[in-house]
Amino acid sequence: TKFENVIVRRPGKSLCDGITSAPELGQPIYERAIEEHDDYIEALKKCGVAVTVLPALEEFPDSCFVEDPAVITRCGAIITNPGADSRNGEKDAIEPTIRLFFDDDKVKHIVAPGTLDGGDVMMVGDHFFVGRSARTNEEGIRQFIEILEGWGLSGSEVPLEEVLHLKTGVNYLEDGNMLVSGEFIDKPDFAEYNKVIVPEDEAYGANCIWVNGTVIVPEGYPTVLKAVQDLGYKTLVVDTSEYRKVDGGLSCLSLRF
Ligand code: CIR
Repeated sequence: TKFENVIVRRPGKSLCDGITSAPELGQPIYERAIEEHDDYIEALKKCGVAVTVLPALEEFPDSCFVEDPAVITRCGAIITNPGADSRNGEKDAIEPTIRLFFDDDKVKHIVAPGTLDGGDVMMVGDHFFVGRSARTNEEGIRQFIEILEGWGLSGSEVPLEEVLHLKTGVNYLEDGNMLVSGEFIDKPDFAEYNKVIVPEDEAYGANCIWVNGTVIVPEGYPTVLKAVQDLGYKTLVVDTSEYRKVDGGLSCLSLRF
């Protein structure tokens, strides 16, 4: 795999009203979120990708998490049908940008009653693991796998019990290496991979991203950072603490393809 492009969207001031399961962390501070986003873009550029930066959409507080309204594969793009009402319209906002990169016959859609969030999709080569979550339902997964199979790719369902999205707790680093935390440590789906176990007190650190041989790791998770470095990867550290306050992390903040 080699990524050439990344799409991100600037956070708006409305980010502080984003959906959260952890109100005790407080609301994101907009100015800090912007600085963290700047650093994120810089880190991506260091990994050799061209970064398309979309403007903030104040009417959608969670719209900087561009990973959820679309999934991009090497064969084509799938516009999802995000499972949270306040986020569903993000799919129409991202589609024109996706179409700049893909011909019409390479852009597919998940449609109601199917729902799917891209955060529930983990690419491992030509196979895609899909978390069945509060956001992604059985019909969404069925449609998604049907589209993949039409392209000669494959997919499989992973039921989730605890986390918001699949990639909240498991992330593939290429080369057979997988970062796993919590409920994913023992799932049979991932038995064949070289699993790097993320300790419970660093669970948020499981959300790292591999970009062309470098792994971007969130700031403040030293066990994860060392484990990734011990695998031989170059690393870059980016602070995503403002996004964490609304359940967001490194992977959610971009589409990489
Ligand atoms: C949400 O609840 O949808 C946002 N506050 C966080 C989305 C995180 N996205 C992701 O894990 N892919």
